Amino acid sequence: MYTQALNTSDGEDRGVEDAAQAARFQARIDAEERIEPNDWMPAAYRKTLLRQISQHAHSEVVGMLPEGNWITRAPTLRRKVALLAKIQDECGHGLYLYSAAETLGSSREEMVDALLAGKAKYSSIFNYPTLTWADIGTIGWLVDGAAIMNQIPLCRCSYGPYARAMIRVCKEESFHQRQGYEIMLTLCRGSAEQKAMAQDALDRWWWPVLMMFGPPDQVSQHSDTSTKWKIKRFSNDELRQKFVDATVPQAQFLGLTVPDPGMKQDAEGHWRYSEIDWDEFKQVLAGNGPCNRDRMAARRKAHDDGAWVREAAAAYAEKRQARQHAQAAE
Ligand code: BYC
Repeated sequence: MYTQALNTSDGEDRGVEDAAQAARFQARIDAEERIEPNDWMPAAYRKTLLRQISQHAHSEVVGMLPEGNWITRAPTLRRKVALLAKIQDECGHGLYLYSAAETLGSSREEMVDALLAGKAKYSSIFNYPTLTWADIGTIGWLVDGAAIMNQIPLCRCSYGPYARAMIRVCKEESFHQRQGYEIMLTLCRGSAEQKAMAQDALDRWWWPVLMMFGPPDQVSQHSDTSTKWKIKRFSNDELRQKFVDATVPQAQFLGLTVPDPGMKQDAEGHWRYSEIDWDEFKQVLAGNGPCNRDRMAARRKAHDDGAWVREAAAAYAEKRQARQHAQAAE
């Protein structure tokens, strides 16, 4: 949507980046100024933002699949309406994020092609199955809860279009989180079977949700530069700890047990969790999670099934443009 009017990265590719320009850029970042699409930016800043924002957009779109699995099986009409609205919101988030990424000079088609070709990542969390209705509650409570923890600081990200998109996304995510927690509360106050279902969902989702925040700080390859450029305001481990500290009391209120027998509260009140199974995370990123293949197959099918819509929209846009040219020539 913004790409036609943009400066491209050609200039950056042609020559060595001017040290003075780079210093001015960093000074703007340090002064908390927002970087806008047509401002000069280092090629690496553009690249890392494109990587992160497009991955984020893909996550929102793929994230519709595990929940979509329950639209026809939601237990009441009220729950079905709320779930549909939530999934529609996730789609909207994907669209704002693709638009924000387009301002960096890549087209939506290129980004989607990278996803479908398996070259672009999406969040590891969406490669786990939704086996019961309690999984829908748990996704809202924990996955959206983790997303809020990660995304609130992104509202202050140095890149203007991303930061602005995040404001609305975070407002909507907070509804989603409450929706999920309310499902959990209802199940936990229901029959013993319902409570067991809620506990089972927490048992399955807890560790994958902690992995959502990314690898530990000492192996996070992008953290240093992203922090310097104020894309990241907190490290992966800092956000993970904030999330755990906020979530443990919520689990206690529900009467559920966090599936980490080694977890302890330290003198400062932080809940210290046990070692995360990073091999599982690596396997999921390598395409070997429980649902990676299903998710990609579903995305490819949706893309192929939607070809006629894209063709019709392009044909309509061409016709409209031709009509406008003809009118202008009269
Ligand atoms: N899954 O150097 P690091 C949502 C990759 S949507 C997969 O720490 P960075 C929602 C990372 O990309 C949730 N890959 O990277 C939607 C990098 O690989 P590449 C999505 C992961 O960027 C629907 C490598 O590991 N949220 O909430 O500094 C319904 C090394 O990592 C993951 C966002 O995208 C992962 N979990 O930090 C409900 C938020 N973690 O790119 C909810 C925006 C790491 O070099 N993104 N990797 O091939 C971010 O904040 C950051 O990109 C991350 C990672 C914290 C995720």
